[in-house]
Amino acid sequence: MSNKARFITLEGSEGAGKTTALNTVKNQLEQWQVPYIVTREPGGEETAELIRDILLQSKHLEPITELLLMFAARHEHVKKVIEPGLKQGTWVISDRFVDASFAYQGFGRGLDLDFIQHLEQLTVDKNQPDLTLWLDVAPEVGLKRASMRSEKDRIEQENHDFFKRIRDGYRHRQAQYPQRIKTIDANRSVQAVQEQISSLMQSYDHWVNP
Ligand code: T5A
Repeated sequence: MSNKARFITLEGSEGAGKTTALNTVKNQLEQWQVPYIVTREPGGEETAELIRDILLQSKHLEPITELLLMFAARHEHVKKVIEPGLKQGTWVISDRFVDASFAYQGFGRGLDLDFIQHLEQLTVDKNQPDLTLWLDVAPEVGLKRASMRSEKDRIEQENHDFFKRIRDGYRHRQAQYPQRIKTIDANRSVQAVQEQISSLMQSYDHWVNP
């Protein structure tokens, strides 16, 4: 069995079903009997979780403040959780990572993509995911699902066009990194989504059984 720990991220806009998808990924890692941790962004580390509260609960934030806080939280998360975890052979699954900043702050808020890429180089460096599952959902489907849950946070209160731009942002990232970012049709039933993810994960069996 290969010892190399892998970094897997889940992406998608609101109500895409990442929490549900996470369980399918975890099942596969358990079958493979690899050690893993589950984490999230923004957050996943003590200071980063404090920054998450500011990000999601503040009444208003300037777009650049939002971007810088996302990357400040990410740097703490990378340095204190992701990088050390991978180094010691623990697989890492993160609910969102840097693609979200390109989609939300880049496409959603209209901030400069080159500047975001510069922040990425500075804070993420070589700690890029091996595999990203992009749960692609139409904004009207995702927002309807999300509305059935608890109170909306600051970002969830944005309008329909904002979430359309986010979907465009993820499309753009997927076209840029087709080897890493795999699209899951998340408009379908929970079971259909789980089947797509299981089948995709099984196609990476060579990671553990070379
Ligand atoms: N953000 C984050 C940025 O702007 N920039 C960044 O760089 C980063 C990292 C995080 C917010 O921060 C933003 C993005 C977010 O707005 P969060 O609370 O972590 O906030 O929110 P989300 O990550 O968006 O998580 P959600 O809980 O909203 O979405 P999920 O996890 O995709 O949805 P999930 O699994 O909870 O499902 C939602 C509901 O739909 C149902 C579920 O049962 C649940 O009720 N559902 C389905 N129903 C029917 N069919 C299916 N296939 C279903 N799948 C799930």
